[in-house]
Amino acid sequence: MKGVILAAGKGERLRPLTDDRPKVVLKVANRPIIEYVLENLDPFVDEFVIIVRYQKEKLIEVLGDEFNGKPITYVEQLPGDGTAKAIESAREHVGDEEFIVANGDIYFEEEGVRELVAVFRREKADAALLVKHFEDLSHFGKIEVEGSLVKRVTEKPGKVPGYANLGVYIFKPEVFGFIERTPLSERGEYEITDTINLMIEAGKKVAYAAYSGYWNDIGRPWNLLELNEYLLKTKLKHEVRGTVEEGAVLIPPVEIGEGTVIRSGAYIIGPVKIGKNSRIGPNCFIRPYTSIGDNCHVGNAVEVKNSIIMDNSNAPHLNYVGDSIIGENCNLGAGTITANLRHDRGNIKVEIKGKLEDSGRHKLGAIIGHNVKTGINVTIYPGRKIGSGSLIGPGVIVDKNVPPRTLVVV
Ligand code: TTP
Repeated sequence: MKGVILAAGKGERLRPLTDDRPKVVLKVANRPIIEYVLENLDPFVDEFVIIVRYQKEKLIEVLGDEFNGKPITYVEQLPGDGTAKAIESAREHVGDEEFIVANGDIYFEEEGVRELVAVFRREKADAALLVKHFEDLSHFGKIEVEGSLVKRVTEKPGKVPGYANLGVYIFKPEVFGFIERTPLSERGEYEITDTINLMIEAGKKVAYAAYSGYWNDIGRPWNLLELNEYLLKTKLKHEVRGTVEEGAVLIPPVEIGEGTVIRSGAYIIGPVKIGKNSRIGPNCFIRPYTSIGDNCHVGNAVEVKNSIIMDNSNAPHLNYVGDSIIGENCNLGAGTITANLRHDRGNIKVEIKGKLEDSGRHKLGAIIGHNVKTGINVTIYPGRKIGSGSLIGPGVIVDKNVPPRTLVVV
């Protein structure tokens, strides 16, 4: 069985982290998101087909042409947007048997796929979907069920409980005939949920598997922090492959990659994951749920908590990085501080595609793109975004979002 992964989306809600790359290559717990998808599909498939478009070269460069010894074929999405269009693009590559489809930007675990495959076979179904029960479906499509089958998929049902569609499916090649007849949705996309309704109306058996494990849809920046926390909390093993100087304290679990040096006076409370060839300390404080990538520098008098610092980035002197995401190749000037809490303790709001959205979090710091440099004593307000390639001059207070490649001075 082939595994088809949808990775052609623009990831606009994840700007600025997706300014120059597809979201599925963003690293969480120091690993590209799409690798978790491949890993959890791996036991059930013999080949991967990845649907690509936006910044596809970056994805191909990161994954190469195989995963765990199984070949990867990259297929450019056909003209048009939406999940149905993305799946249609795999038509010539799936052969004449059933195939698994998964969104490339979600996290789920193997047990969900195992149950999905079992339900599909047991019910002798024409298609099957993975679903999960939520108390509030405002952000999801609702899967209405009757017995062991799906009755209908309804978009945006509001604040009601029920099953949500998780973005993992099994289809037979006959789905392509239904995709051809799928109309453009209100938001201008060809959506696989509409295709599924067409199948049900035509009398096809669409089964579902209810999943109770962890799932996350990486749509917005704070979803990266949620997934990072989950992965560090549940999967991290204490393992030191680098060098730890005398006088450094590591409270397990802390994973330290080869070539990384933890200097004296560093105080690290796990779970914390640090990649290869990074320099940590002397005299810094790294608190739980922090991932620091390869070739990073966290220096003297720096505190980092609950954050993601991607490869080749530095917080070298007198910095506070809290509940923040820092892209690749960034440098924070001495004294650059992220604020992560409002005085009124209200939820932090973030501008997503031009609209302010409630992150649902009391604590959220900065979202900094790639190749950003800040000067000394820069202060960044909670939930503010700095576009990739921007330069923030000394003493600037970042109280508004900064577009990509922008120079901001006092
Ligand atoms: P979305 O998260 O709905 O879209 P997106 O990834 O473009 O993100 P944003 O809305 O922030 O711009 O996509 C769900 C999944 O489907 C995701 O894995 C990407 C994939 N997809 C495609 O492969 N092709 C497409 O045309 C679209 C819209 C999504």
